[in-house]
Order: sequence, then structure tokens, then C-alpha cells
Amino acid sequence: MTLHHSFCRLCLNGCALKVEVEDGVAVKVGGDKDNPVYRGFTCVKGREQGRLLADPRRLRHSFRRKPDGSFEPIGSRDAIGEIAARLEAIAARHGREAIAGYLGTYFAASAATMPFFGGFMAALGSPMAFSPGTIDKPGKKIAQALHGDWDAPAVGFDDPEVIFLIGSNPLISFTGFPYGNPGKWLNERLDAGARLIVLDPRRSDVAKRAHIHLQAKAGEDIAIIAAMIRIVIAENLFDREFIASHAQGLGDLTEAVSSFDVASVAARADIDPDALVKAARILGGTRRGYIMAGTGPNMSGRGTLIEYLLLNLHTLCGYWLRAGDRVRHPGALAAPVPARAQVRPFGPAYAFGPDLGVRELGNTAAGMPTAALPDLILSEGKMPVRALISCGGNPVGAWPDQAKTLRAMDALDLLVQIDPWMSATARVADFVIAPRIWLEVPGTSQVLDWLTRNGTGYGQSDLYAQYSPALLDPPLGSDLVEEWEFFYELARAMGLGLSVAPGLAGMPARPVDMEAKPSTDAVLAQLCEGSRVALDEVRKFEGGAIFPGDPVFVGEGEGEQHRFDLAAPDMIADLKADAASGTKPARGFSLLCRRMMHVYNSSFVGALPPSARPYNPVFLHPADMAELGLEEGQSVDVISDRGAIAGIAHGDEALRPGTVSMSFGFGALPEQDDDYRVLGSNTTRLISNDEIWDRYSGQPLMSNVPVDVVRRTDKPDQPG
Ligand SMILES: Nc1nc2c(c(=O)[nH]1)N[C@H]1C(S)=C(S)[C@@H](COP(=O)(O)OP(=O)(O)OC[C@H]3O[C@@H](n4cnc5c(=O)[nH]c(N)nc54)[C@H](O)[C@@H]3O)O[C@H]1N2
Ligand SMILES: Nc1nc2c(c(=O)[nH]1)N[C@H]1C(S)=C(S)[C@@H](COP(=O)(O)OP(=O)(O)OC[C@H]3O[C@@H](n4cnc5c(=O)[nH]c(N)nc54)[C@H](O)[C@@H]3O)O[C@H]1N2
Ligand code: SF4
Ligand SMILES: [Mo]
Repeated sequence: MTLHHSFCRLCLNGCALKVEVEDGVAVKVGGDKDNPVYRGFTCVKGREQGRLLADPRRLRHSFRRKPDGSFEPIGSRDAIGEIAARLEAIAARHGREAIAGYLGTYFAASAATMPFFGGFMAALGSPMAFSPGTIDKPGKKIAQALHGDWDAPAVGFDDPEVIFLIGSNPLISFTGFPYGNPGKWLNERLDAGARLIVLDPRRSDVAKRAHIHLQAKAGEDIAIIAAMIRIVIAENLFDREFIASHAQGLGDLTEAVSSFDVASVAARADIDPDALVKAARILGGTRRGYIMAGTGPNMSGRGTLIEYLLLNLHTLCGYWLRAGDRVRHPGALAAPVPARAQVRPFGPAYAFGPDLGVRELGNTAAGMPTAALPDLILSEGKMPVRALISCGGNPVGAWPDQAKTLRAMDALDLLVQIDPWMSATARVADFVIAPRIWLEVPGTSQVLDWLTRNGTGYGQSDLYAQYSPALLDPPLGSDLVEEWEFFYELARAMGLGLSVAPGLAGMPARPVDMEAKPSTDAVLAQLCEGSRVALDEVRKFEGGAIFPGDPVFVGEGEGEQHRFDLAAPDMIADLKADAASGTKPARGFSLLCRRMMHVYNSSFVGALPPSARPYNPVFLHPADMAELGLEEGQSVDVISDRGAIAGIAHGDEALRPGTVSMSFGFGALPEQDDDYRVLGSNTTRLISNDEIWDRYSGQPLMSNVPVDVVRRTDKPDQPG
């Protein structure tokens, strides 16, 4: 048995690991107490990865669908050759833009995946590259393009004095606190006197630790944030000097929020008006804070407006670093880029690029609108898609509106799914490519640098980096390819040359050797060329390390100066419309999104010790259960305008009465619905992609979805 350092690739947190290896198998995986950032932290998913890698259901070779619909094994090389030939035929007939790519959440498991996916789509010459970015928190990037972005980092994770979380639960999701040890990090911030404010209809794990928890009605985020802005302006708590030098539109914003008075907003959101005022005063009372909205508000159908208002609040409070401030995280495996105290030139926000002809959607600052892809495949738009290469995601399990997604997958001429398991999408694919993953491949923490540059609320607080060699052999007798290798080999088979870049500002795309195939290590090294900390330096510290390097300070602005726009016309118009309307749930309950620790979206569902239950409960407030005559563990139907699913009710005092809280990613194909006690329930079945959607990103209403909950009675095989 040997003991090794490595890091976890199962979620973005990237925990430092100590791995005991015996005969090429991980027999024990645990945290590294000596690691300066993680300090021993891991979660159940990471610790159980030896078992997941050895899971008998894990795919050990690739598959091809036979004409009779069943699968047969195929060598990975042959599969790639056939896929290349079929893509070429599709391109010849329908054009290259008929080939779409979708890179899901497992883009992050290897720093090489995203660059090779992007390089392949670019070499192919198709603009149809999609990601979950536009069904997750797309409002952030789009709002940034409308509001303006600062050419230096925000205060963010650098010793904030106030943290404001809106529908985000970092203690479970590792989103909204710096990657590392979220519990310890929060304790230290609170000990240092930071204030935590949480806006969430559920008393989430993090809300339980908050100084102020606004347990508002879902759907009232816009009104609440507008009221906070009104208070910050009216009470003169905003950073006057900063706004005078760097922003415009204060007058129009002041007017637009004028109808959001505390009393009426508190009444409509059913919160304590004093708590709302207090929260706004805390936010405006410091220049060192950060604000992070999670999936909840972004899935409300108004995500762009919510994120825009939050950016306004952030800028009003002056939470940006100024000239002379030290940049705590200037990038490790990323190119050095100067930080300047100025607003960046504005880029396009939404509806640019190809005219898709679906719900007036186009490309966005957060990427192509994934919610429109089923419509494009079903030829309901202007740009028909005939082939889809899906890597590290699970469209059938995760895209809103499963029924429509399934129709779309069926309509494709070619669906390729790169997945270690027979996921719902793999089951309906033409080819399933089995990848070599995690501890079986070398890796760098470069993705964490990329996420840190992505903006406030993401990434690391300290300049931490780690490299790990491959520790494990792939399963005996298997035929697996890494994701980057798949795109490399496919490009070679199609006669395309690839250039790859790590997706970080300042790191240019560089051509890959298409003659002599590079090793994964050579690819990872190429992606780190020109990084602030050399990969060779990082490799010297097997257990990972903090690499502070020379301090970097924010410089003065230079050249043409731009101004943050506090009153982008679209946003102000939407805000005024909200003041007039408000939201009216059409059904008895409001279905909220949530995450759980032992799964990652649709990954590992049913594979890990589920702490007594394998399925995703239909969580309800005990008072609501009593009213519905439900007992713990009883079966219910959850019914929306779009569909119905069966599930199992559990009481949760932390919920606001009138809400239902369920994780997505559970359940599988409709023919497996009867197995909801084992596989769980698929909430994407309840969501429609074309009834209510954010008109900028195309993201449909995916949280705060009106549903009814009824006790399940006579028809066990027919939900609803
Ligand atoms: N363990 C684990 N970690 C994960 C994942 C996982 O599946 N498991 N998934 C990963 C992914 S892909 C993502 S995007 C992140 C997500 O990270 P988060 O956004 O932090 O995830 P959630 O736990 O879903 O938190 C959403 C919260 O929003 C609340 N909410 C729902 N609707 C509304 C609303 O309209 N307004 C407000 N104010 N709140 C609302 C819910 O009650 C819930 O507490 O997590 C990532 N990390
Ligand atoms: N109803 C509802 N729908 C949602 C959400 C919600 O909260 N509610 N959340 C949305 C969000 S935030 C997101 S990010 C999307 C996620 O959308 P997707 O990324 O499409 O979905 P995942 O479930 O994360 O799919 C991950 C897939 O990768 C596979 N996988 C696991 N490890 C590896 C690996 O190392 N390599 C490769 N190649 N594959 C691997 C898994 O088996 C699984 O099939 O879903 C969105 N959909
Ligand atoms: S939080 Fe869990 S899954 Fe995520 S990196 Fe750490 S051990 Fe892995
Ligand atoms: Mo996500």
C-alpha cells in the first residue's frame, strides 16, 4: 500500500486529498489536515470516490447503438472514426452549424477538457457551443455586461465585513464561499466580526448561521433588493465619491426604486420591515463586503434583473478594490494581468451572434442559450441542429422540460454522450464514450484560477495551486479515453487542427501538435505556459501550496474612462413593470430548487451511502403536511402546469410554509417512473422552457415553480 497526495475532481471545491493506493485501486481517500486551505476538509462524495471509480456500473468501454435500438460495445478508436464520418456527412448536408456541442458540469474535472472542447468547436467552425451556464446563473454575466465591470477585483473573499447571500447555500453547494473549508472560513469571518445576511425562503444550512435571515416569500427578491437600494440611497449610505467618479444613472435608479417603500415591500414579501432596514444599513455601512446570488433567484425567470440590481447595490456600497489596494488573488496558473481602478469597456450583453429564431434569443454574455437548444433541434428555430456532442453533462436529466428534451434527443441524427455512467442521456445516445477520469489522470488546479477570474462569489481567497499525477490505473481490461483526447482524436479524424487556451484572460490560444499526440502532462503544461506561477514550481509541492509571489496592487485608471450604468434602460423598464405587477402563484405551493451533499446534480444519484434514503424527498413544512393529511414518508404527486411526478413527502421545519423543496437530477427516463422510491423524482419534468423565461438568457422558471401537492392514492403507476 502506498500513500499519495492528490486533489478531488468531483466538484469545483477541489479538496486536497490523501489517497491510499493498493494494487492500483484507491482503498482510502481522506482530507489533508496539513493543507493550508482545505485543512483536512472533504465531503462524502470525495471520500467515496474509490468506490465510485470501481463501481461495477461504471462504463469500461464505449458503446454504439445498433439498428434494433440496443447497444453493442465498440473500441474507442473505431467509435471516434465512425463519429467523424457521420459528422462530416451531417456538415456536408446541413452545414457545420448543424453540429452542436454541450459541455456540462464535468468540464471542471480536468483543466484540459474545456480548452479542447472550445478548440474543437472553433476548428469545426460551428457557433453552436452550449453549456449549463445559461440554465444556472446566467444573470450574472449578462447583468455585468449591462452594468459594467471593474478592471480590478471586487473585495470579495478578501476579509469581507459583510456577506449577503441570496438563494445560495455554500455550506452544501461550495458556491458563494471561497473554495476550501467553507465551515472554518465562515467561522473565522464571523469571529472577525463580519455580518452574514441571507435572503432565502428556506432556513438553509447557511441561513441558520446568519445575523439576519430574511425568510421571504419566493418571487419577491426584486422588490426586496429594490427596497434595499432605496434605503441605501435615501439614507445617504452609498459611496458618494465613488459613484460621482465612476457611475451614471443614479437619478433614474432613484426614481425607479421610489415605489419600493419598506412597508409595502415587507408586507408583500411577508418579512419584518425592521430586519429589511437593518440589513440595508449593514450593507451600506461598510465598503468591504460582497453579494452572491445563487441558483434560487437566477431560476426565478427574472434572474438578469435580480443580478443587475445586486450589482447596483454592490457598486453603490463601493465593494470594489481601489487604486493602491492589494490584490489578494492575482492568479496562480493564470497569466499576470494588470488591475486598474476603472470601469472596463462594455461588451455585448444578449441577443447577439446568430439569429436563432427561438423566443428572440441569441448569444449572451453567459454563452449560448441552452434552454433554446431543444427547440433548435426540433427545427423550430432558424438554425436547425442535427448532431449533438454532449460531454460531462446530462441533458435528459438536467435541461428544463424533460419531455421536450427527450423529443429533441430522439430527433437528432447523431447524439454522442461522453459519460462514465449510463446516464439518462447515455441511454438515448447513438454513441456513449467511456472516459478515463479523476485519480486516473494527471490534473492541475487551473480551473480554480479561471473561476476566481469569473467574478465575485466564485473562486479562491488565496493563491493556492496544486498538481497531481495520475494515481490509479483504469479498471482492468478497460478501453477509456480522456475527454481532451476524444476531441483531439475526433479533430484528427476530421482533418482539423486545434488551438487551445485555458479560458483565462490573457492566456492566448496556442496550436496543438496534431502529428505527434502529446501526453496529458504535456497538454496541461502547454495550458500553463506564461502563467504567473510556473507549473514546475507548483509541482514541487505535492500536497498543494499557497504561492503569494510578489504583491500586486491596483493601479490608477488610464486612457478613456467608462462609467457603470446604474440605469440600463431594459432593466429600469423591467423594474417598473415589476413594481406594477408582482407575482401570483397559480397553484397551492411554490417548488424551490436546492442541493444535497451526497450527490452532484444528476451524478452519483443512488451510488453513495444516501444517509438512509436513496431518493430526493419532497420536503414540505410539517404544518402543510398536516393540512394535506400526509405522514412522513407518504407518496405524493407533485403537479405543475407542465407535468406531474411521484415523490415521497418528508417534513422540514426549515421551509417557509407554502413551499416545496426538492433536489433535481434524480429520477431517470419516464419508463422508470415507478422506481421513484429508489431513483427519486425528476423535477425537470415539471418545468417548461417556453412558458415563463428570462428574456435575456432564455433561462426558464426553474425555481419558485407553481405546483400542487396531492396525496397519491389509487394509480401507483400513473403520476398525476
Ligand atoms: N453538494 C453539492 N454541491 C453542489 C451541487 C450539488 O448538486 N451538490 N451542484 C453544483 C451546482 S451545478 C451549482 S449551480 C451550485 C448551486 O449552488 P447554490 O445556488 O448555493 O445551491 P442551492 O443549494 O440549490 O441553493 C439555492 C437556494 O436558493 C433558495 N431559493 C430557491 N428559490 C429561491 C428564490 O426565488 N429566491 C431566493 N432568494 N432563494 C431561493 C433555495 O431554498 C436554496 O436554499 O452548487 C454546486 N455544488
Ligand atoms: N429542475 C432543475 N434543473 C436544473 C437545475 C435545478 O436546480 N433544477 N440546475 C441547473 C444547473 S445549476 C446546472 S449546472 C445544470 C447541470 O447540467 P448538466 O451539467 O447537464 O448535468 P449534470 O447532472 O451535472 O451532469 C453531469 C454528467 O456528467 C457525468 N460525469 C460524472 N463525472 C464525469 C467525468 O469525470 N467526466 C465526464 N465526461 N462525465 C462525468 C455524470 O454521470 C452526469 O451524466 O442543470 C440545471 N438543471
Ligand atoms: S467538496 Fe467533496 S466532492 Fe467537492 S472537491 Fe471536496 S471532497 Fe470532492
Ligand atoms: Mo450549476
